Amino acid sequence: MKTLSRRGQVILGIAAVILLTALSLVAVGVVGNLVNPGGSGFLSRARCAAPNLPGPVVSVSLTNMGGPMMGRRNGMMGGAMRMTADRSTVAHGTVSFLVTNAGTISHELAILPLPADQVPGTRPIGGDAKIDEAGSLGEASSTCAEGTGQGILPGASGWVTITLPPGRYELVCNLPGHYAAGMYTQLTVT
Ligand SMILES: [Cu+2]
Repeated sequence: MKTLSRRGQVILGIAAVILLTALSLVAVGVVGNLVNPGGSGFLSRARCAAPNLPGPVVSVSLTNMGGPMMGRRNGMMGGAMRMTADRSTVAHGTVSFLVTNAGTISHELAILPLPADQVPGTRPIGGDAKIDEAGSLGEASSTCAEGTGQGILPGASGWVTITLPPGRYELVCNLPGHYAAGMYTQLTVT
């Protein structure tokens, strides 16, 4: 009787482990689907799930080569950091940005108006190794959350929803040195 109940406990324990494993697999599957609804693989490294974002969604990927030291050096010297968007034009009105950090150091996205005669990547760099963010329409710089924060950690996503009038815009990462290192791209709003 005593042996039987102990065996029963062992069986119960094994069943609990199997159940928990199954539940965690289901959870991973659900999160994976939320992060990557289209199954395109574009956001497959993201560790957090974005909500359903309103309006057309511009998916932005942030990358850098090498480790943190390499990133810092490149940030000062230029090159080796990139910002890419899955579209170069979007209709005016409500627009969402889903920003995924595919690099190895923190990054962010800010949306700045781009004057008609200005080429992306040519803003003057200040003494703090940053550009002037005056006129910014919004930013995604929070890990697994909307809006402004301390930066999007590697492998994670951030997002923001704003209202965009027609015009030219420059998407930038303005952590020190990152704009000079190549973290900018143009978005045209029609
Ligand atoms: Cu950056």
